[in-house]
Amino acid sequence: MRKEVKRLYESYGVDISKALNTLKNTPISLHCWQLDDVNGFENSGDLSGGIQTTGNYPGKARNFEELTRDLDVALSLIPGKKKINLHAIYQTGKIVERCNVGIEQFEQWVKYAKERNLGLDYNPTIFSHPMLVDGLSLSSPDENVRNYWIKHCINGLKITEYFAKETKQRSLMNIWIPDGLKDVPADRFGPRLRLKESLDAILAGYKYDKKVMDVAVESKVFGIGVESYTTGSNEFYLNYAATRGILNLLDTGHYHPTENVADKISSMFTFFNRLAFHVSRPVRWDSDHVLKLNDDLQDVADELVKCNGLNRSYIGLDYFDASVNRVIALIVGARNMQKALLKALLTPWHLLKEAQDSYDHTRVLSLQEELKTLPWGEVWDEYLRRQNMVSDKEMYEIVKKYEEEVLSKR
Ligand code: RNT
Ligand code: ZN
Repeated sequence: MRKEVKRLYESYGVDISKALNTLKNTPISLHCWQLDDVNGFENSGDLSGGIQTTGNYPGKARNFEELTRDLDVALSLIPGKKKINLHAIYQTGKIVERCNVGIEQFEQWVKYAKERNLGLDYNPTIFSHPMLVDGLSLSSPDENVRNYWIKHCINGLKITEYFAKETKQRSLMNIWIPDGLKDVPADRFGPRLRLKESLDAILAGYKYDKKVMDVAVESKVFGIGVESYTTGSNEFYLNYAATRGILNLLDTGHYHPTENVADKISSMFTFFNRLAFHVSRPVRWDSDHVLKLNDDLQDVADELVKCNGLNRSYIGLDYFDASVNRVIALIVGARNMQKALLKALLTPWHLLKEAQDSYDHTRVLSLQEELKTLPWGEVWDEYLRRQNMVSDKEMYEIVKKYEEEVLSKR
């Protein structure tokens, strides 16, 4: 990196080394499900629950060996601190009935994570399964169905605590359910009351160690086939999380298209100490496209940094594109998340805040635009060098070679 770049940022009161240190210590949780189109290892049939992958690019991982091999390639090309975000359907060894998935089914993953100094996060898988009767789970009118998924989630609390204790890194268990209705509901209240009771039963089911883990609930507006009503809406979970001392996870694809998810972050931090994210890229709907370095992503990163929220957030990625090389998709999204964070960390927020608080909106406007052409790309390259990582260009070539040698033969 040229000396002038360092001096230029210093002239704004920004310390590049400090920014790079913060960046490398901010964990990004890599969602394993980008590598196999959310299939998992259970052979549980088609993806259901209103989420979809499209595309049939060759080479998807079919088992633990293939998936971890692909993950190793991705890990070797993603700088900074990393965690792996798992779902119950990635159980290994002796495959058991979903409600019985427990610690034993994740021993191999814990070994894998410890060998690589990775953190782990967990998600109960409440989709792609016959016990979702009429697409309903924790809000089902059928008590057997609810109890089945309550059990699954209580086991999930134990798995997540085990992840945290074994890896010695904080873990998140996130609950997302697809429950909802295709057409205008006859009853909106009943399912929500049942969902509240089910969640209470889960939290009462195992006293997990709050010092090492968190539980989050993830809301949504709608899904394919459940366009008219989603039981776990934003208001539902926000109130639930606030009254139960758990987290309300923000998935950036789960709000109305004109809603600014980044704007929610400062409101959330006003009342919650920690925050959890699924960073995704919705295109006209919750389409789960690969993260691009666009304004939406930048806004989220900016707010996180401005709220001093980096070490209080679970930053998980959530997208699944089956139309491109899946390993490159995982790496590009993760690198983009970090590029956005880097740009945010290189921004002199103190100058901008000062201008706003002295009613100098001209200065805000002018400075915001001036900062856009600073040579942050050189700082990104410097980050990669310090992390012993290849450039974006070389990354592409390396994974294409892996595709030729390994992925295309599957
Ligand atoms: C679905 C939610 C959920 C899933 C993953 C696989 O709309 O975003 O988080 O994408 O759990
Ligand atoms: Zn999500």
